[in-house]
Amino acid sequence: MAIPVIDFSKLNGEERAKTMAQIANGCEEWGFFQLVNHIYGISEELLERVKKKLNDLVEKKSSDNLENVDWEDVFTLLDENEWPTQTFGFKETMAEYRSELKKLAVKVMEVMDENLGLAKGYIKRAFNGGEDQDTAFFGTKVSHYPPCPHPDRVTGLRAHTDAGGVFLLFQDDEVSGLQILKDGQWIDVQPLPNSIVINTGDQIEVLSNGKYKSAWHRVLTKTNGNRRSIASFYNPSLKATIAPAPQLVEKVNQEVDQAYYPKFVFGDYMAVYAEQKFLPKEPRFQAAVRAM
Ligand SMILES: O=C(O)CCC(=O)C(=O)O
Ligand SMILES: [Fe+2]
Repeated sequence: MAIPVIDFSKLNGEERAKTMAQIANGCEEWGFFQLVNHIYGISEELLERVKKKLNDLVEKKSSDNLENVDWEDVFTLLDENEWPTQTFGFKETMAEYRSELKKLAVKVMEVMDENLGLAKGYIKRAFNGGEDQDTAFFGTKVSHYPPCPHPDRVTGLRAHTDAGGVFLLFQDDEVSGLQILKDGQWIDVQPLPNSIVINTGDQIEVLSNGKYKSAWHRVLTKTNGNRRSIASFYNPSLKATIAPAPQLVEKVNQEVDQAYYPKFVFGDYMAVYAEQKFLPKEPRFQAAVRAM
């Protein structure tokens, strides 16, 4: 069993309906799918350049001034913050990559809008606090998982669901490790060169009233090989109020709303998540509720 691989170039052609259905299935049954082919303006050339710049960075890390950065772990890239390296062209390449990935995130959210029967732009607007502003949070986390002598004792990243909205992962071409939990079984997210792995976070689960569940996933360590991954995420702004979309809350007996999730402010959810990331997600939703 492998997670669905979807040819995104077919979205605008004769096979649009089939492709929309494949994405709906990926969201409903898996919470994860891989996009390949003409990934919405993200050229192979750009993806190759990103890989090369990261490799250069690894090679140069001992000579670079990498103060306050734990490369063996993780670093986060935002447009405004200080970049962790002077490696030539790194900043420019990653800024270009992030800009293209953000567009892909918006496109994927529009596909979800349509599949869920919501107005175009609904999810994006909800994540931007109901406004047509750009207040949502788009981050990028670069991770490096070095070889580990005891993969049986240490995970690369413990099992969790992602807190936010839409995640776009550019994972290693060769070294596997990412697994998702499906029907009680851990399944590898198979490395596929230059694909982008999409997964939905807890806020999409709430907004879709449980139609799209955020999937549990983890990263295993390996005795051989360095694994690199670049995870970008389109999250609500901390001030955004998140709740099930009213259209997806079915009326039972024409009277009672059937909202399976409460309404809360995303910043309050993140405060809970910071403490409970590796615990069952269900109690987090209630814990995020406060007098609004
Ligand atoms: O490194 C990966 O492949 C996945 C990382 C991940 O799940 C996360 O950062 O939330
Ligand atoms: Fe994750």
